[in-house]
Amino acid sequence: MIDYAELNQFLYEGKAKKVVEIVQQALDDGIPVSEVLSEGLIAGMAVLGEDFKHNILYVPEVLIAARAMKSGLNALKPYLSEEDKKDKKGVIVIGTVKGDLHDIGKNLVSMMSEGAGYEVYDLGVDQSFEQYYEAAVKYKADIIGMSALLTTTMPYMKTVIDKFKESDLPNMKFVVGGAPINKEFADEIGADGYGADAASTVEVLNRLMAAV
Ligand code: B12
Repeated sequence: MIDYAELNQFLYEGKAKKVVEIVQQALDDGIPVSEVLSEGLIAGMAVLGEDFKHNILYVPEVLIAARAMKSGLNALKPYLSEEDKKDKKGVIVIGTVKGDLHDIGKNLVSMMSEGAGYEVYDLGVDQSFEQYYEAAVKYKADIIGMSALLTTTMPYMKTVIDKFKESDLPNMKFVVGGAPINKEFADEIGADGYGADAASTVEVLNRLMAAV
């Protein structure tokens, strides 16, 4: 039996080794990856997010917890890819936009998309239009995924979309996400899709690829 409250607590305290141990045990016991992810890891990050917001936790603690989250996600990764090994469905280039260093949600979206059969090139954080564009050309991207967690960096998504429109890749498709992003904002900046979380992002990608 997995004790999710305990896993949440270890994540909150940034105890990466413990997090990995419990995640691994749960997977060995045959608990579905999606359950471990949502109940164990994402739920733990949600508590952390609230406490960060209310100044109960500060950046150093959150960084340590974020590292534990990454270790947990890495332990899940091979199982995510196992879930759905189909032919490559399309090429996605993904990154967090310029000025923004948050990457946990973006990493999750990358992993889930890869697991769902997409060829994913994850550029990392702090990505400019030029970097997205170069990668789009190099990897022959079908879709660009952009993540932003700060209200100050989300407008840069529109800059990227506008610059693509002026480039020789005017028909590039975009999917956007991140905590401050919603469907209205995505529509407003001309994105083709909005992903509220990693699972729904896969559905959005499938829909966009069906229209290509
Ligand atoms: C962890 C964290 C950090 C860590 C980041 C570590 C890392 N490697 O990512 C550290 C400590 C470095 C950090 C720094 C800062 N942070 Co911070 N951080 C967070 C926190 C607590 C959690 C974010 C997270 O990982 N969530 C878990 C993941 C799984 O969720 P998610 O990112 O939303 O992703 C999901 C969806 O949004 C979606 N999604 C995400 N990306 C994409 C992309 C695509 C293409 C799609 C389709 C979907 C999608 O799917 C994901 C999976 O389900 C949030 C609080 C919050 N509630 O979001 C604050 C938060 C985002 N941070 C905040 C702030 C202010 C900062 C700092 C400015 C703090 C400071 N004073 O220095 C710096 C900025 C640094 C920078 N330049 O980026 C604010 C932003 C406020 C605002 N209105 O802009 C928040 C909201 C906290 C708060 N309430 O005050 N932070």
